[in-house]
Amino acid sequence: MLKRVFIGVLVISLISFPVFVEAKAKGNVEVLEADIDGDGSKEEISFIKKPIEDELDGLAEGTLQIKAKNKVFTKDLGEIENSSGASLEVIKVSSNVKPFIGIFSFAGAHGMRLMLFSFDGSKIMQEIEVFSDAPSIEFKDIDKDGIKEIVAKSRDYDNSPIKDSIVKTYKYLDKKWQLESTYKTIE
Ligand SMILES: [Ca+2]
Ligand SMILES: [Ca+2]
Repeated sequence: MLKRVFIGVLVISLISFPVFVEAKAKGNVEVLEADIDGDGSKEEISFIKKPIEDELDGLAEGTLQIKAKNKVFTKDLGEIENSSGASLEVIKVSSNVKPFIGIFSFAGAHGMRLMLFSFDGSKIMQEIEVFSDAPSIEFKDIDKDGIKEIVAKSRDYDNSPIKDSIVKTYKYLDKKWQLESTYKTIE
């Protein structure tokens, strides 16, 4: 008798409860696992998007959360535009550099925004924020030194918005992201 009641309760909870939780988590939270601080064990990294009431364009309050061992660390990301299209990525620029956490989001009509974070085991730090109105932001080792640069393209609207681009290259030097060059290309 007791066993039958137990099975009945189990079946009901499997049917109703987990489905609801999963659907809710998919819409508002993205979760990845990676060893960001380099201590050999993986952290659980969450990008939480909390919709701002009365906003129909997907505006949300963003939070980056890291669970490391038994501790939880958070960083307020401010307002995120078109939040359903905003994404979380773990970014490795080199085998010798600890991975970064990237939050990609849309900005304005056709812009792209990248916020890049690091985690040292005790705090989350914002390393850089990069914007592109093209939109094109990519990680590429353009000078072949073994470390990927951030390459962000923007259109030159004053000159020719179709042909000219302004390319900004950010290089990871002395543990900091630095703007290395800004130049135009005609493609
Ligand atoms: Ca770790
Ligand atoms: Ca490089």
